[in-house]
Amino acid sequence: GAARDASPAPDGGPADSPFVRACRREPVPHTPVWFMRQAGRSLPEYRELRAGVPMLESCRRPDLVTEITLQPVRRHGVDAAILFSDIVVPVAAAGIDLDIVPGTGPVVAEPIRSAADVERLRPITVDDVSYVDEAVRSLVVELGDTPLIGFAGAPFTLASYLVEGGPSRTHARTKALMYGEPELWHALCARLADIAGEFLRVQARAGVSAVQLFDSWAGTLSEADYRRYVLPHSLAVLEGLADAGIPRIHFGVGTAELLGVLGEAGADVVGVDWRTPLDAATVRIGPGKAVQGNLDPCVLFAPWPAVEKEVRRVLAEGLAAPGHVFNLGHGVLPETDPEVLTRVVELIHQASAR
Ligand code: 1CP
Repeated sequence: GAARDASPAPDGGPADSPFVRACRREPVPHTPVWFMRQAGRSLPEYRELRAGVPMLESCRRPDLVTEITLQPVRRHGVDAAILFSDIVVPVAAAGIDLDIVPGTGPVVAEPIRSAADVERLRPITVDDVSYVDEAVRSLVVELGDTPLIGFAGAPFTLASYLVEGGPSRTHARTKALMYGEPELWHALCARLADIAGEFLRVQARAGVSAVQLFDSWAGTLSEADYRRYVLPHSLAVLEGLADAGIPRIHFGVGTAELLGVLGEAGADVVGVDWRTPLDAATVRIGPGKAVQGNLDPCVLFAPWPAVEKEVRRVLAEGLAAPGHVFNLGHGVLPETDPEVLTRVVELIHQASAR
């Protein structure tokens, strides 16, 4: 907002970091980079720490969250940390019986398909996710000048797990409910927007320097349906963060047709996948927003000369945007060689040095 743009960033500290400056479309010493899913299974030190600890339990232990979040910062020298958690953590805190099953993802014991089911989703307060509050506060101290990114799942993507009961390729049941029972759909999404919004405000109050709203599966919708069934709810989440004065990143996969409206939902930065070049994406998003992306995660499995060529292409296309945060177009794949990630960070910093 205006107040935020008017106050100059303080010297030093995470608010003056290349990552936050790029989000705000301010000049940067080099293009900042971080990777979605940087804290996770591509790192042997992560697998060691997680051995024998179920995913949801690890998200509820501030000591583990802190250490896992720091691992990729130490190893790769990325420009930002992302909190180790999961999009279903606040939904579990809201009273939904679910688990994160290795090799599958979130699995919901009793999927949400009726008005009575929606009633089971109660609002959350900081007390329901005190372990997140605690972990963020300890991370902000540990990270010093390196910014920490908080996140939440957007209502559509969360609804898809809750309605399907787990991961889905088609989101058929979710869409059937959306088209067939629009009132129930909007009631469900309004509750999810409240939960996601409060989860982000807890992280903002604890000191994160930016937030990302993951609407990973929104790209499965047409723009018209996105506007009718999803936009009001994601807008409510992101508008509820406006007072925090920190950049808001909005991300989805396969969103070439939705880039403009993802920006309209209240984002300062729009995440772009590899299908749309960043210069074309900048035109679609319109003025006044930075972009984040968009190297294909699969490129990291190619020989180094191919990786280098693709990284340089993304950097060059990113120059068309008023601000560019380098990232992958989606998360790091578990089989990725971490040494390639480190080398990509070095290349980006060196090739983009102003
Ligand atoms: O490093 C980081 O990015 C931080 C940690 C993080 C984040 C941001 C995790 C840890 N999950 C998420 C968000 C998340 N979770 C998203 C949005 C980002 C994306 O699109 O990838 C989604 C869709 C989920 C749901 C989820 N959780 C899946 C996908 C299932 C599907 O539908 O295909 C899976 C596999 C998980 C489990 C999970 N979350 C995170 C980790 C490290 C894991 C693997 C758990 C394990 O070790 O078994």
